[in-house]
Amino acid sequence: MSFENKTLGEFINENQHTFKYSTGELSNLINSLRLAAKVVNHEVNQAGLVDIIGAAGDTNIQGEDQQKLDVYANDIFIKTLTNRNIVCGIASEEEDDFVCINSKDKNHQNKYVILIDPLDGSSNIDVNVSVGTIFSIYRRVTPVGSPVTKEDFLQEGNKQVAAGYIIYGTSTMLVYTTGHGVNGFTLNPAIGTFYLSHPKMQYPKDGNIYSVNEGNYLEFPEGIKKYIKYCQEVTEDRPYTSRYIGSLVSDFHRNMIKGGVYLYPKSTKNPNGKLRLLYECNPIAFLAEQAGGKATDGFKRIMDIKPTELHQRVPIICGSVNMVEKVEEFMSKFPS
Ligand code: P6P
Repeated sequence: MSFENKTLGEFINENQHTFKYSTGELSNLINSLRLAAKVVNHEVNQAGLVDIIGAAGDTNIQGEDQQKLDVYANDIFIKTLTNRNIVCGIASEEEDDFVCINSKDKNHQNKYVILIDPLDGSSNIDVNVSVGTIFSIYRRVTPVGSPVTKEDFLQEGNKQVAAGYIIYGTSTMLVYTTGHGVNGFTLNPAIGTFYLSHPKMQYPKDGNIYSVNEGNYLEFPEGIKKYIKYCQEVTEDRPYTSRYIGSLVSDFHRNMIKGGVYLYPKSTKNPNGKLRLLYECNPIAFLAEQAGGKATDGFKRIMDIKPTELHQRVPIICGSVNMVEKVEEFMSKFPS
């Protein structure tokens, strides 16, 4: 990464004024995520070298084995955000309930809550496939200075003030939006600095990649089955290819650069889909829309869904707008 490129710190400072609540708190929050990302990145890259991979022996609220790096990443993000007294509450895939950040000083005025999936795709950790951290940020809706309540977290995705992910891949990137487009920053590990490498990222309107776990085909709704067969038809105008990494951040990131659609539909095994609305689908949907893409549950805009539970799951189809709309066409033509 050439040193002429703008650093993440410079970008945050330059764009602080565009944020209507520019009290500097959001900038501090993004800066804290930057620090935590570097710490987690270091461990993720060491995973093959030290005995930190493999199940921690515990299971999270999802009933999934907690890989040690899951637990580690969760601790790093929570400690980094708590110690800087920037947010008033945190919800995490790895925490059964939300965490209320009690004020060190009496007039605790923090206004933001953050929801995170600390290490998404963690089942890929010990096979050296890229994984990611996903985050979603809201302003609290209950009175500033009082302890946060579940109401502060159960907000529609259209109320997000910022969202993004860190992808720990062949290179480590931080990609985020504050509602003014999507920008990607690549880490130069030699000096520990993120540089603006992907300014104003745009989802191609169309693409040739569809990303879905076809192992669940027989359990999918009829409309999804019809769409998959549509992708597989041999025609001049649809040289589609199937690419599925099993890591949402990686599939989404590739599709945002090359064009494509990611689907995690409902199935008989997962009647509400598998992905979580608050800390996976909403932040991904915010990024998709800010990059000119689309994100729905097959019928309704993801960011208009009113949450009822912290860990609730929803079906998601997201990516290139023309491809998402083609899926919606099949879902309405073949409802099931
Ligand atoms: P499946 C990882 O567990 C995850 O939440 C996403 O990152 C990924 O796209 C999906 O689940 C993979 O799920 O059922 O296809 O293995």
